[in-house]
Amino acid sequence: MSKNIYFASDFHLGSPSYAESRKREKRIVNWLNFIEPNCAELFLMGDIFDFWFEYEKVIPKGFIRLQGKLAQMTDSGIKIYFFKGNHDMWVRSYFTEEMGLEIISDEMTIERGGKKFYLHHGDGLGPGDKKYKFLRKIFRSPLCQWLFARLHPNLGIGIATGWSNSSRAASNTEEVFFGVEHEWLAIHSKEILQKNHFDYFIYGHRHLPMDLDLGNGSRYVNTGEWLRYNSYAVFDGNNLKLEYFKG
Ligand SMILES: [Mn+2]
Repeated sequence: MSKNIYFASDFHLGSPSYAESRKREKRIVNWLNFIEPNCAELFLMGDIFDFWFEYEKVIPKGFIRLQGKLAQMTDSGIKIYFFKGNHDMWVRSYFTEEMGLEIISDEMTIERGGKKFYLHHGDGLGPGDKKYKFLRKIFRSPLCQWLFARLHPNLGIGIATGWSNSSRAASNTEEVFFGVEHEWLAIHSKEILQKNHFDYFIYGHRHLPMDLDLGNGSRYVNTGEWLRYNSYAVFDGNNLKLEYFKG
């Protein structure tokens, strides 16, 4: 394999303000331009948008530079996967039809260069957080999406934007590492390792870039986020590395 595979998540475009989001979008497009010559596959691991809702005939305004860039990349033969995050689970067919992205709803397992990868946005996994796991089922239900779509977009997107602006991404407080024993995605990964071997577990959601040794040659890499870290993971066919875009 001569080209690289890239992983990134949690751009949270749209948050905390239009101007801030536009700056971040520009940085992300610069990063995509930077990786493009060496990119075979790109995994967008969730929460790319701080809020997304796709009506049957209407999509939210904004983010057009990123959308155009992704469309151009898939047109040129780069494979791009879009994982549903907890902020942008309400995608339908638009990203596939207009941008050529493959939508991934939950976990995905792949093998590249003889290494096995377990990939997931990271929400609703591991011990605890029963309230969120319950809400996730409701939000993901077709009925919930159908009901939300009955609201006029000005109202629906207005409510949702207010809601997501009160979320963690908007407050942009720095996350604190809990230690490998307490990081719930490490706990989740170790449970999976009891039954199946994976070389790499890659998640987003945590908003803290990390690269943890899980034992027996397995690692947990978190792709971090782009409000503060501009972090991503790259696999060159042999090694997986966590990197930070400086552009
Ligand atoms: Mn997030």
